[in-house]
Amino acid sequence: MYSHTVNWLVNLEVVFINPERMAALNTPVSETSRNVCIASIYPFSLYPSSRFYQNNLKVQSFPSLLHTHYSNCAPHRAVVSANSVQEVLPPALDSTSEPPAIFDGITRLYISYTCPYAQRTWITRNCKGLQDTIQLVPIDLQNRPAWYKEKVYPANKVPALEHNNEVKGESLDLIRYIDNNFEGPSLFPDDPVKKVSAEELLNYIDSFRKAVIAFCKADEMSEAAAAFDYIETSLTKYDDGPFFLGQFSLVDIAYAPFLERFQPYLLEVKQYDITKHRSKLAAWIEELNKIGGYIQTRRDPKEHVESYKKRFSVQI
Ligand SMILES: N[C@@H](CCC(=O)N[C@@H](CS)C(=O)NCC(=O)O)C(=O)O
Repeated sequence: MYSHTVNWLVNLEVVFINPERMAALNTPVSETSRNVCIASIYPFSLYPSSRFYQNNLKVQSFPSLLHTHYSNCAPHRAVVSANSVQEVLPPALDSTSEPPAIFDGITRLYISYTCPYAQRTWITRNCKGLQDTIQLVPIDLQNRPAWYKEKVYPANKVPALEHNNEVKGESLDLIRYIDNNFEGPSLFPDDPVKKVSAEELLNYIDSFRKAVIAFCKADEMSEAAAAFDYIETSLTKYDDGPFFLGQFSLVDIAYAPFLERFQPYLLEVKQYDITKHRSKLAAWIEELNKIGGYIQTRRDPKEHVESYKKRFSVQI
């Protein structure tokens, strides 16, 4: 049953999920199939009211048991499947690189491959299937091109998004902006109760990060432990999936880059296993690592450990 679900989703991705890409390959994609499949990959529109269930064609081609299984247990698997298009990543631009043709109408996401804030926006772009719509422009922050500050983003930080002749920054604003202003699956819930939880968790993230960074720098762990416990408790709130709001959302995207770094560093340097006695967090990490749009952005844990060791001046 399970593998059937996954197989079906893999087929869905190949045939329908990225209609623009398929159109480019001269594969006819009808408006009907586009609607069906786009609706079906929306993590927040999988329930009985969605077009997915109303479309005769697709509903008929589907075993009803599979529907039940899919809608009850694993809507986020659609996101796994939706974003596993493997992209060839461009090299980072440095002080010797020419600037892109800024404000020529192309939407560009300026990132650094190593920046957790930029990673949030990159994951969001991937999870919405916007690889062809939003061009990635990686910047080498250690050897930054002067034109980046002068012509693109005066704050001289990543991420920044060039869209509609404007450049915007701040990762938490940008992930919402990308979610609201581009096509693709909605990554924010409609449910008002879940919306409140989302805001709480997004507001908490800075305290979480600071508490854990304090532990990375010194031996005092009580605040960090409390912060991880807060995460564990938050993950028990919704039982319709393993993520913060049940289904995969911007909240998971906002936390993912930091947990990706904290977990291996704390394990190796502080011998602190963040998942010990925290089964929900363990499951969250496991499920996150199945999300195609995230997988493409993550880095080798060893690299994170070395980078944090340098940053926190741990003897190597
Ligand atoms: N609050 C910003 C933080 C962005 C940030 O600090 N990015 C770092 C890289 S991880 C950066 O660009 N640093 C360059 C600098 O500060 O000069 C956000 O959420 O986007």
